[in-house]
Amino acid sequence: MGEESTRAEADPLGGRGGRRSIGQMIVVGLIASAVGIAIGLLIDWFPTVGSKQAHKIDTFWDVLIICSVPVFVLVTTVVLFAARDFRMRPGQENLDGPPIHGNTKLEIVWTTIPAVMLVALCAYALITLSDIEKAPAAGNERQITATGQQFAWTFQYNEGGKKFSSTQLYVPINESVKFNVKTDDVLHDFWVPAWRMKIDAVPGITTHYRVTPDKLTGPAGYPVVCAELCGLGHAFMRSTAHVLSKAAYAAWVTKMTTAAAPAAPAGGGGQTAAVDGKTLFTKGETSTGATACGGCHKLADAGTVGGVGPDLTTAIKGKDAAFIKTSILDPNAEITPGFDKGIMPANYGQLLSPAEVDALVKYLQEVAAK
Ligand code: HEC
Ligand SMILES: [Cu+2]
Repeated sequence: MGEESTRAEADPLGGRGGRRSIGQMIVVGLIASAVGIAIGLLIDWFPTVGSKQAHKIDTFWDVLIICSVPVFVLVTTVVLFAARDFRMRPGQENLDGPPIHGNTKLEIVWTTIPAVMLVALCAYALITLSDIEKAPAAGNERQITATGQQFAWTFQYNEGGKKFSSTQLYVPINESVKFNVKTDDVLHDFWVPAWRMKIDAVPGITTHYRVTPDKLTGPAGYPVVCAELCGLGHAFMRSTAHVLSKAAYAAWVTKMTTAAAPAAPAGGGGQTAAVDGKTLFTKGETSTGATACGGCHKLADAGTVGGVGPDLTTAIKGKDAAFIKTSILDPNAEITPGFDKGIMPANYGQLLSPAEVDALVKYLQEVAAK
């Protein structure tokens, strides 16, 4: 610094911003780029990598980091060195030399390099996109319809001509699945972060994406999220995706198709086995997947603590079976004061078999009469 100021005194602006500064700038820039790229690649940005598509998308992200960090560093370094070397001190206002007009060579260089980079990255993005959307060579791909509804997902299956639906998503590992995404009401967005794929459910049309899950899930599964603000219950519009081994998936399909009886309607239950209302309320193990009443409702007898809906411990005291049944099947018929319409899913009539509804009503009515 001492050397710098002596020179500055002799010739206030000269001698600074010369070759030495350019040398320093290159060294600082290279080190900062290397450090920036290393940090960018080391940060664990995303959830588990759970599909073939996810690997390609994450690689794409890494390439973007590798390309964009040096650009950021270049711009920042030049700005910082320029601020250091060409800073005006009082009294130097007139030492700024004659204005420079244009430098064709420089302008060609700094237009061409970013243009080439952008075109290359766009081409790579397009290749990645067509890659992750490609239909599998083997044909006969599984199709699952994911239907959004305020505020729940339903997954409709057609396995060997047998149709059934589930509120949790089950898929076999290493097989491509084509999702047909629909909505019964407003915009939703079907997203499984571990798979990286995400698409809007748009009223009136069916959108698609395909995914090849390549990692088994534990008992917890992967979250299925609605990624489009769709109303008051948006944050609760979640489900779970389970990636099973081929054998486990086949067993699940068998369970679903036998439980739902051959002639059951697409969204219907038809469960004949004895069902326990309390279990349904707490764990939501219905013929079609989860119910999770307890996720929204507190009920002392069942030990649930959900705080979205009314505390049923007190809310249903003394109510009769008919009231409870209507509350479940047609929750918007009568809205509990202090709560909003449309939060409690209105499709339990489809999600639950009549036997399950009766079991829930019976259980809640017994609790209400206590
Ligand atoms: C996403 C959250 C949510 C889920 C899941 C949910 N409910 Fe509700 N429930 C609500 C809300 C909010 C209300 C109050 C508004 C209304 O009356 O629709 C309510 C109201 C009720 C009522 C009426 C209570 C009263 O004060 O009169 C009953 C009974 C009920 N729910 C039972 C159930 C049962 C049984 C299930 C499972 C099959 C269930 N709920 C699942 C949110 C939920
Ligand atoms: Cu939604």
